[in-house]
Amino acid sequence: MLTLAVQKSGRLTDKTLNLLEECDIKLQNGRKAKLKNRAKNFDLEALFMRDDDIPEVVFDEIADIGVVGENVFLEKDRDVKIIKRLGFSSCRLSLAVPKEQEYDGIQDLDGKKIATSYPKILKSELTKRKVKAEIHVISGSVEIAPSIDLADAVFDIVSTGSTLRSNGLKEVETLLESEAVLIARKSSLGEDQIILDELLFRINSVMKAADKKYILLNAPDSAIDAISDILPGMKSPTVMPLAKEGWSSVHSVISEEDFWKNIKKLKELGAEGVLTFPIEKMIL
Ligand code: PRT
Ligand code: ZN
Repeated sequence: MLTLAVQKSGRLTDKTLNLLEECDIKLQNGRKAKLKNRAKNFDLEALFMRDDDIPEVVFDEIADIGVVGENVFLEKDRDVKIIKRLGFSSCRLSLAVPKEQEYDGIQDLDGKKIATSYPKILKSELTKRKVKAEIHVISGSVEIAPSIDLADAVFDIVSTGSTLRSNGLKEVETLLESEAVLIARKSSLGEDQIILDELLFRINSVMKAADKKYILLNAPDSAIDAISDILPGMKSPTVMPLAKEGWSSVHSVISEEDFWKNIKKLKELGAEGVLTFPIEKMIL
């Protein structure tokens, strides 16, 4: 059985459980279980815990794999490896200073005091950039440190930036981009590797389909070649004659971005009755 460490209650929890559902892995107790939850139809058990403990638990082989923010993976610095970047819970780790403070570059922080909950990452990023600053570790509410004279700057997770702004800070430098990652121990998983390979196959199929739409439209036969150039699909579009002479139905796959980029062109070429549907899984 493969054991997967999942954040118990936080920003990663729902997205991790959604991913399992999209992979058609159903947990026995739905989302209600507090500590452990076995899958009904897959040889997997989810273990729930604080995200900070996940790298350690995977390293200690209590769990085989785990989902954690890359920031936590790097900060905890356990000897485990990233096996898949999952593309959700993206954020950045940035330096911020009081908004009225002048800032001309990272060298301005030389000799200054920076508050953070990520001292390892900060130290390594400052060393790379040849900046020597004093690192002040605080475990929460880092953004209030400058206003109470605890630090000159902060290094923290930023998503929209509104927390920094509402605390009178401005983001001046992004040192790291982060997203949720699937981690595993470095030693062999033995027979459980087969289950992990199956899980990764499913995750890849779901992620490939994530921004893709199934598109269906009607078009005059004379426009089919031009429309096929815009909608190449996986191999080529499916073109089927309509009962109305001189018209065909075109079926294909398109990314959300390409759909909005090309919809006007498709209409100009004579496309009518355009429908799109979400795609659950895609295997190339
Ligand atoms: O209780 P536990 O220890 O398990 O959870 P936690 O409180 O340590 O972590 P949690 O659930 O807050 O976040 C889990 C992971 O989500 C983080 O490690 C990041 O990888 C990722 N993530 C993505 C974020 C954010 N976005 C985010 N915005 N983690 C935290 N934030 C914070 C940020 O620090 C700021 O204070 O949310 C606040 C709002 O951000 P703005 O910029 O949108 O205002
Ligand atoms: Zn945490």
